[in-house]
Amino acid sequence: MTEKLGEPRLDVESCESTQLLVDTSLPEGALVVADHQTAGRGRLGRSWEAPAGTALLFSVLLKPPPERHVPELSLVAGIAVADALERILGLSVQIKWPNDVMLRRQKVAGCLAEARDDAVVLGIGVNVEQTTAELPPNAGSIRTLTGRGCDRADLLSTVLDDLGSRYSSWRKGGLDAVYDGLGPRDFLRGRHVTVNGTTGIAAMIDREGRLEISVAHGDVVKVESGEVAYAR
Ligand code: BT5
Repeated sequence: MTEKLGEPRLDVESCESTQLLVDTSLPEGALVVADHQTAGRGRLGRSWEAPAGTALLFSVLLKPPPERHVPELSLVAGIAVADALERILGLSVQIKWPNDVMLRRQKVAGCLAEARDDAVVLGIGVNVEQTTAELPPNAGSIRTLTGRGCDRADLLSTVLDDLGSRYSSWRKGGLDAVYDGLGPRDFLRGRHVTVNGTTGIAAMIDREGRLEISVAHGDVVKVESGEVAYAR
């Protein structure tokens, strides 16, 4: 097990997706960074788009112990990205269950945890320099949201530090051990949401990473995963 993530490291100018370039036979912490992806991936077969040279795009190899619940890793990654952005920008950052990082109500980063060969390839994309025209609706970049850019190499090293520390805590104690970085940043809390056909008010993210939704008659439905529609 490692706290320092990022070794060995492969930097590429362009690839389909950094997720595909991670060799799972390498030790935990192996990193792939790309300047551009031609087929960047989101969850559920969706795509992740960013013009060359505008975003931080990387994947890191993790080998969590079998007792840990892998889907929680996209939340752990979100916590680490939020830690890093708050430190660098001095602004508060939210996490939108299950895998989005939000700044000023816009999606500024996305995380993707994919299980492969008894390991997990964790991909993170952070929008850094894109203009509004280069972003999908309801998305923002550090540039569009703060009016200033950010050095992608510095951002990567800060995110890797925070991820190393949050991941190490999660390995030992699960989501409970990193919950201080999640509960107070819950973007959906109190919002009217629909997930997998369940409509209600998002109450909280529980300590197993499920979204709790308050529905009619005071009942609570816990959702493991899914796509969220919410009132803005
Ligand atoms: C995610 O999926 O948010 C996970 C994104 C992970 C991307 C990283 S980049 C490095 C690594 N290599 C990869 O190939 N992937 C990882 P999801 O929640 O499914 O969001 C995808 C949706 O977000 C799309 O359907 C678009 O609507 C939207 N989207 C696409 N590009 C975006 C961007 N740059 N910023 C914000 N939203 C975007």
